[in-house]
Amino acid sequence: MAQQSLIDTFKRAGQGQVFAFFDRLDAAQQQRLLEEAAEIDLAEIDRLTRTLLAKGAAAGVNLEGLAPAPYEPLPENGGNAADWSAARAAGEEALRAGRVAAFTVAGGQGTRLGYNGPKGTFPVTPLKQKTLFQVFAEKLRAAGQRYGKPLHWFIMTSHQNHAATEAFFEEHKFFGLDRGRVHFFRQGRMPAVDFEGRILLETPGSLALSPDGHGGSLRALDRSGALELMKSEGVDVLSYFQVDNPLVRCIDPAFIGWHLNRGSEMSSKMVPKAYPEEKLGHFCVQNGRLVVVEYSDLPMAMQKETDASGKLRYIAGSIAIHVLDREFIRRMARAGSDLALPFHRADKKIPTVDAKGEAVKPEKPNGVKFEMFVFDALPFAKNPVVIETRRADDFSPVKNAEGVDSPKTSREDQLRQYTRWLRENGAQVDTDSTGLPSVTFEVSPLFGYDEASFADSWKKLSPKPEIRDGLYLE
Ligand code: UD2
Repeated sequence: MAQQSLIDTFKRAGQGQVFAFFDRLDAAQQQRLLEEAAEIDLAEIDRLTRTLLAKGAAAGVNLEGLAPAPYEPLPENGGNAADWSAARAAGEEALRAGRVAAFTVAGGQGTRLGYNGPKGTFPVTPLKQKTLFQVFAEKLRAAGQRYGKPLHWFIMTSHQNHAATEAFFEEHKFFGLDRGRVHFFRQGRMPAVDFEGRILLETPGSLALSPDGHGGSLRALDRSGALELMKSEGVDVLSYFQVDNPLVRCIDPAFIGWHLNRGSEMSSKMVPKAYPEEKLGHFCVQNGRLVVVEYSDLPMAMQKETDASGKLRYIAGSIAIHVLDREFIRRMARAGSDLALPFHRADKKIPTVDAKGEAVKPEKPNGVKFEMFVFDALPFAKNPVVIETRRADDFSPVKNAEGVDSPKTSREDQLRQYTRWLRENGAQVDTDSTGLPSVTFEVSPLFGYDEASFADSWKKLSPKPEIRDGLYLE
């Protein structure tokens, strides 16, 4: 009965093709297809078809009135040192009060890296080959110890990698974290549609579903009960980062403090873009609101614009590190379509079936996937603040198998970071002109996960070790 009414609803919405092969399926397959169909918000698909797919729908983003966004520079680049130290103090106080939790978005498919498995299980450190998840786990464990309050850690997975992610943490005994404070939840899925907005089948008995983008994290945090848990634990600040960046300061007191001192609902970090083509979003203002314009959406001529001093005009690159207020997330998650995150359209080659139910592997894009981006929440946030961070201390992602943003570049940036910390504390390390040491060693986050924690541990270490191949500081 309920089954027939679901099928009828799809037919009335012009989506009857979803059940074209229903009679050929066995009972279990029918059940699965019905469950997938029940997940779909047909009104949302209809709205997206009308707004994003209709002939004459605006292609690309609206660039009218766009200008570079202001940001808070680091003290060494002209920022106000007193504001930075006040921010740091406020962040440390919030950490000691247990108001902060960490959040990793790990639902992506990692296609560019060509790695088969949840990206967080990819080995990244120079000596011990620790995985991304282990690096974050140890940074969070160390920060919890430093501030006397163990942190909650939320990890957003996808349907595809959820079970494998949980199993990985089990296998590694949660890397010494209290398992009661590590929370996994799946992000939502969206169906792919053809260019007329008809939902595509991947097989006769299943829909072509894919993750709804990292912006889906706001809804998923609400739906999964994470926001309620935060509330009951007295947590109102969420430190957001991507799974692909081992250098990230998972917990950065100064950043948290800027967010709190400004009464911000969502804050972000920027680095000055290294070159115009660098694949980062751009912090901009438009109609008095902070927005991020993705690298693929800002015309290259604008990305290359310079000011009178020759500096890039759109210099503020987004490295996907944010701090979010808990109640802001709830508001965004529950907002009606006009105030909620917009969907972006991506034309893709989507494996599907033909009229006979035979598999089709298209050679050119045959349909559209819909994704939300978390930075699209910024224009809705009160008092958003963007702060500058040192790239070398916050950003060296692993995205490609080779070349830029690869395991090699990230490993080398980790070695440069350990070297800087050592030198700042008086140790002798030989390097080339880029700061890359001639030997391979490693600093565990449990020894030091930022300059301050490293300096404290180094001071206590006696005798001081020689920096040689294979040295591991833990
Ligand atoms: C993202 C930003 C870019 C820049 C860059 C920095 C977008 C659209 N662009 O580019 O501006 O900040 O990062 O590294 O975000 N993810 C999910 N679920 C999804 C999709 C992605 O959890 O449905 C996660 C994914 O696991 C990863 C992160 O989001 O941790 C980034 O995804 P990406 O690799 O697609 O983003 P990228 O590199 O194009």
